[in-house]
Formats: sequence, structure tokens, C-alpha cells
Amino acid sequence: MTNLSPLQIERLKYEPKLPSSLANGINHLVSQEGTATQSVANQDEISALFKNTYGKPTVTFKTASESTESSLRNVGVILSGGQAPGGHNVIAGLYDALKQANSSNKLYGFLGGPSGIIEGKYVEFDDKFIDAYRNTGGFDIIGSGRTKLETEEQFQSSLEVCKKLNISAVVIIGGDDSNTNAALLAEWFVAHNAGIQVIGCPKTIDGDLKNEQIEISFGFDTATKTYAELIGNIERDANSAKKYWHFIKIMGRSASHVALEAALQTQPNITLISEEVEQKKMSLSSIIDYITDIVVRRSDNGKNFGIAVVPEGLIEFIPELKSMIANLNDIMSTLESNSAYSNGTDAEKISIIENTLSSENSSVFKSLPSLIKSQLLMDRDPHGNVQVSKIETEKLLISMVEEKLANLKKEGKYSGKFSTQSHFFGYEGRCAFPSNFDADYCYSLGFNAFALINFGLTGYLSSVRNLTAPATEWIAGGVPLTMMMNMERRHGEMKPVIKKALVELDGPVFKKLELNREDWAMNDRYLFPGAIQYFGPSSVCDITTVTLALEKSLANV
Ligand code: FBP
Repeated sequence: MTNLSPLQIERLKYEPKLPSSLANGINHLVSQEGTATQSVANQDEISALFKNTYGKPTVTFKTASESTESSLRNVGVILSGGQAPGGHNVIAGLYDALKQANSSNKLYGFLGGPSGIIEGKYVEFDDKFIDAYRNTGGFDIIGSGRTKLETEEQFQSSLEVCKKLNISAVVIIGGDDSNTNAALLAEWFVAHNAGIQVIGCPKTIDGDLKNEQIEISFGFDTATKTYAELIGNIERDANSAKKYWHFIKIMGRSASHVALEAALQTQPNITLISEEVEQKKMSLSSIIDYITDIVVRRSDNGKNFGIAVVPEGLIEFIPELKSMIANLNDIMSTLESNSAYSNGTDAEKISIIENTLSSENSSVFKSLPSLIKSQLLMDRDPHGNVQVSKIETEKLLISMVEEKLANLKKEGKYSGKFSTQSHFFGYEGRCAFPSNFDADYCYSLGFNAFALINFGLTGYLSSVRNLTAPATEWIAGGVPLTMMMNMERRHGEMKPVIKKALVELDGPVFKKLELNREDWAMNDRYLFPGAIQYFGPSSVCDITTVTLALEKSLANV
């Protein structure tokens, strides 16, 4: 135990709570089917693409009056995409259910993400292995990766690896894209009579894998609480020193759920929401005007300090930048094979880009500071998109506000001081010790994933609902992955994908910000949530997010 911190030692002893339907044992379950389901849109296209797995009913598990026998099963598990607190507990829950069903069952972990199943790199779990990771953050138990599991060859190699290990079910723990791939793999296995089931688990700190059936993805709770702690600490520092404006970019990729939740927990002076920027077609200069106005008005009140929260994906939602980035993404794929471009210096690359973009997009690109231009040229993600976590939007905003304030100063309209600090919170929250909520939710998702396997289901997402109630009252079951799908353009082609949930501007969560933001801008209503609490009264240890509470109408707007 010498390598373990005191908190690690205590957390290893934590016993995650299960919904009471599952707590009675994996061999004491009965499954209740709902009616046949439809995809959220494009039903004809999706049903044609998923001939074997489309239209299945949702299922809910209840305690059975009599116990059942489970047949022998080997299962493989994959962690896919970005880290999210609680991933280890999904695997622990899956392992415990699988061993409870039959102690001869085996659980294999594929190493390094989806590439592990393709390349046959795996470990076999045992009690000692799993016990060392219970209730810990991180994905280091088997590692993760962003390889997309989608081609015929990849499916074929996965089949061979599964056959070799006698694996009859695969659990993919991932976000919307990974679960889209889980649906494709499930369909392929059925179409090829492989006898291998595929079950997904909803993971991502971004909180954008949610819908009528999935209340939230795991990791959102812990990550947002971690960012809220840090923002609260900075608010207190700003309010003590009264000399800095802090611009804080918050991870979350496209959707602004994480920034919105962290803002509701801390009440900063400014919170930008990408979805609102897009809906109101706010240009970069109108965003700068909005921020500058608050900076000037606060300065007039003697406050040359403040806190601005900026969602990671903002840049892609500002209309003129969105169009320029789309144009840039298109030309980048061809430019990469151009040796003048790929061997060029940053300055040479920028000049080639400026001459290749359409004239309107080229002038938008030219108007950006050189730091941002270089960041826009960095490698694309596996989907061909800009890696928004690498674009320092917070610095872009600071430099443009500075410029605007300097002009106002010349015109005698501003006499304050604008000293700034920039921050980016993302990686700080992705591997935190899971909150009690995430520890319980993840363990339940994993345990429930095995229940879905035991009932012979495939192409389902593990679903645990009623999450604002105590864990014992949570409802466990499964949702067909195809139910969450629609058709979207990817790399110039229409593809079936799980629909990403963006912030709903007419929903109660955004409304809370909208109603309060003028008050929060001028009066310092900072909230200091402090560190996540693991022990102590349930009112601080077991609280869910403001987002969940508002969506379930448990809190006031
Ligand atoms: P997932 O969608 O795979 O869960 O990843 C989430 C995320 O943390 C985003 O918020 C962020 O933009 C991205 O990962 C960063 O990716 P990387 O870890 O590759 O830098």
C-alpha cells in the first residue's frame, strides 16, 4: 500500500450502490420488453442499413421471483475515446456480474482502445487485477484509443480474435461515435452469424450522449464538479486580489454542456454558450462587443476584474469561422499530399492556405492572430475535424478585447485596467476520482451491461435511468443503439450516426443562465463549490449536477 495515497486506500473500500433490481443478483432478473422502436430520424435509411438489429424494443430489468441458470460466457471489453471518470467502475461492475453469473466466465480487456480487438492485444482480468482499480479515475487499467472500428477488414479481424478467445460478447465503453461503431459491429456480427453480441456503455465528459432514454453519459458529473471547484477557487482569488480578468476555456468539444454546468455551479460574470452564438448568428466582433461592454461597465463600477467562461468548441459555432474552418478542413486533406505545403514552415503553410481558401474565408483567416492561425493548421482528429482542445480561443478573445478597449481608451470611453490570465480546464477533470454518483452509475452500467448480454441482446446501450433518485430506485435496462441514430454528412458522405445532443436553448438549463446572467455580470454572485466530497452528509456527497436536477424539474430556474 506504500504507493497509495490515503484517499486511494479509502476509495478502494467504497462499495458502489446498485439499483435494487440488480442488487438482488444477476441470476435473479427478469426482462420486460417495451414496444418496437424507431430511429430518431431517417427511419427508412437506418432500417435498411441495420436489417438485423433495427426496431428492437427497449428493455427494463426487474427482480425475478426465482433464480435462473447462466450459461458459460467469455466477454471482451474496450475503452474507447477520451478518458472519463468512472470507466474502471464500469469494468468492475461488468466483471462482478459476469463472475456472479458463473465463476468460470472470463473477462478480457482489449488494450489501447478499439485497436486492441483488431490486433488481438488483450489481458485477462482476475480479482486482484480488478480490485486494484475499483473507484479510481483514469482508463489506465487497459488504456484507450481513438481508432475507428468501421471497416470490413477490422470487423473480420475482430471476429477472428473473439473466436480465438471464445468470446461471445463485446462491451464497448464510448461516446456517440464509438457507440455508432458498436451498432455497426453488432449488425455485422449478426449478418455473419458470428454468435457475438455487442453492448455499448454511454461514456463522455462532454455530456452530449443523452436523449429521451439516456439521462447523462458517465464522467460528466465528476468532470464538471472538478472544473467548478477550480473556477470557484479562481473566483475567490479574483475577488481577493481584484486585479485580473480570468478567461477560462472549458473542455467539452462541440456542445457547451460542460461549460454551462460549471457556470451554473459557480456563477461567473460571463458565460458564452456556443449553441446561442450559432442560433443568434453572433459574429466574432459581436462577441467581442458583448464581453467588452461588461468589462467597461464593471470598470465604471470600480471593478477591473472578473471571470469569463468559454466553451471549448466556441470557434466552430461563430458563423464566419465555422464556414472558414469547413473550407479549411476540405483543403487540408488535399494539401497534405502537396510537398510544398507539408515540407513548408508555418509561415509558408499559412501563406498557401491564405491563397487556397475562398476569398471570403481567406479574409476571415487573415484577420486572426498568427498563434490561432498556426493552431488551426495542426493535425485533424480521426473524423477530419479541427482539434478544438488545441485552439486557444480564450487567448483569441483576450487579444481582441484588448484591442477594442485600447480604441475605447483613445476615444475617452474607457479608463480602466485590463490585466488578464488565461486558463484551459479539460484534462484536469477527465481522470479525477469518480464522484459517488459516477462511481455508482458506472458500476451499475457495467453490471447492467452483463445483464443485457445474459438475456442474449445485441446492439443495445446499457441504460440506467431515474438518476436524480437514490441509486436503489434507479431503473436498469437497455436501449437499441439504432433508436438514437440519424443520417449525417461525414467526409462528404451520408452516414448513420448516433445524434449528438447540443444545449437546448429553450430548455430549463440554459434558461437559468439566461435569466441570471445580467445580475451575475455586474454583481459578484460567485459560488464556491469546493472539492468533490466522498464522505459525509448525502447533501454534499451524493448530489447530482444542476443540469440533471433542472432537466428532471427538481430545481428552480
Ligand atoms: P470523448 O468524446 O471521446 O469522450 O472525448 C472527449 C474529450 O475530452 C473532448 O472534450 C475533447 O475535445 C477531446 O476529448 C480531447 O481529445 P484528446 O484526449 O485526444 O486530446
